[in-house]
Amino acid sequence: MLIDRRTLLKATGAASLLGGMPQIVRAAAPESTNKADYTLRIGTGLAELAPGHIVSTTLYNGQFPGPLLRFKEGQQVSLDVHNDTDTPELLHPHGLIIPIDADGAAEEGSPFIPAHGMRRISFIPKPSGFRFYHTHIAAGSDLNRSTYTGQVGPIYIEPKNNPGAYDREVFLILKEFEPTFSQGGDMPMDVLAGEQIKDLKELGDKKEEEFKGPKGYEVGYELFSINGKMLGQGEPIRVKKGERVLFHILNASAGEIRSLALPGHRFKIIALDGNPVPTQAEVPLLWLGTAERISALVEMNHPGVWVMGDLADDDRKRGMGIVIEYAGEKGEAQWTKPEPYLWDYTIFGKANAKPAAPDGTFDFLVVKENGAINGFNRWTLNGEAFSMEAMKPTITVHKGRRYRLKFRNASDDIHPLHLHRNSFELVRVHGKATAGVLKDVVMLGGYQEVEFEFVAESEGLSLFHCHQQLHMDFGFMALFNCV
Ligand SMILES: [Cu+2]
Repeated sequence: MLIDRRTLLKATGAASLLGGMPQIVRAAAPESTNKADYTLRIGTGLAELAPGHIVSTTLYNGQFPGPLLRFKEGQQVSLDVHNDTDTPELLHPHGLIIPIDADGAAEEGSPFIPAHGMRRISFIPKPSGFRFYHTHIAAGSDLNRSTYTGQVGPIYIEPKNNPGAYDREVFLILKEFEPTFSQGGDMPMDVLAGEQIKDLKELGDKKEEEFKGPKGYEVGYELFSINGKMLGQGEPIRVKKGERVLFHILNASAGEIRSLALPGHRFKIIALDGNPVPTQAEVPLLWLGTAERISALVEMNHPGVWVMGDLADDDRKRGMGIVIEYAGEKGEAQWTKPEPYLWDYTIFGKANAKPAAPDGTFDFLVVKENGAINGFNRWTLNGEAFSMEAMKPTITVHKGRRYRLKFRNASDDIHPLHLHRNSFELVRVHGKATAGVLKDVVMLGGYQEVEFEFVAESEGLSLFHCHQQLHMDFGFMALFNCV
């Protein structure tokens, strides 16, 4: 289905992802006109997650999620972003390899979209696959700002060659609303495969002792949604037996790690963070760190009415799920708890990987200083918390060279590590060598290690940070300078 640009511009005001059925919007061929291909307006509005659960927050085009933007790989697009709020904003197209001007990260030097002003952003979209856009301002202790709001929307960059072995595509945007602070500490979760590393645990315990006192603030949520609707609200995803549905799933949380299961069905992983995987392994359920995306094929071969939802009972009961309804089936949606399953990135990689020696290696030790900043945890990389004044650490890399980044986590939190303006390749996860899995976010497990490599390809500054808003705002950032 192709929609021309005039229809598209009208549609961006109204397009939504109700019931998992996105409006298909595609950019028309660029022409010499003064009109942008897409228009986004940032402003406060209401998101009706359920009757009686209407949330006032900041949205794109007055809707949650923001409209699906469909780009063509390598074909220039322009985007007019209007900021109807009283504070400067940044729009970050996440997972794209684009210039600083379009990247929407103040630390790199991207310009703000002024309050009640507008900026035109223009770039050549790449790489292909499932990406997204979100705000990139600091929130600090203000839970009405940045990724705690509803400022998120999906991007799909169509590849030059589309494999297309599916019957339909469904986008699922997982998002929590109504955040509050708590000091109970994070709930431990069995998410990732691999063991805790003894010396990291010991160092973590030592730091806990050094910074003892009340637990640093964590963020919890009242309401949970998929595509802006709580479980059981909105339209179900209606399927037919034998249908092959390609789900593009985004964890759009400000800091949560999410899971997703569909009773009686398995997920065949096609792409991680939009990038096709070397091995399309089947898994019983999904784990997604903050900002991670999974594209997974599900063969609809288990008729019924099912809850596709989060494993956490509390979160699912407060909305984190969506109903899958087979044609001809009726009744209340059923949920059954799946067997525990730990996420292992390496099963999607090339077997027997032996990574070549990189041109340079950087080691990072992640440490938490409990409650060190007015009750907020301070996060340090190699002993240093990032500050906008000092702009340190800054790591110099050379264009075209390959670098390995090794992260060791001396805290019990999972950190979804994100590098702007580059894709990276996982080379070692929980001690296991791998290759061929390209990502822009990877979960670093509690007291675990992860190593990845990237070929520096974007000149100038590229921001690196933990994608948990609370962690990046309190020190967990660094800048790479590509010269
Ligand atoms: Cu983190």
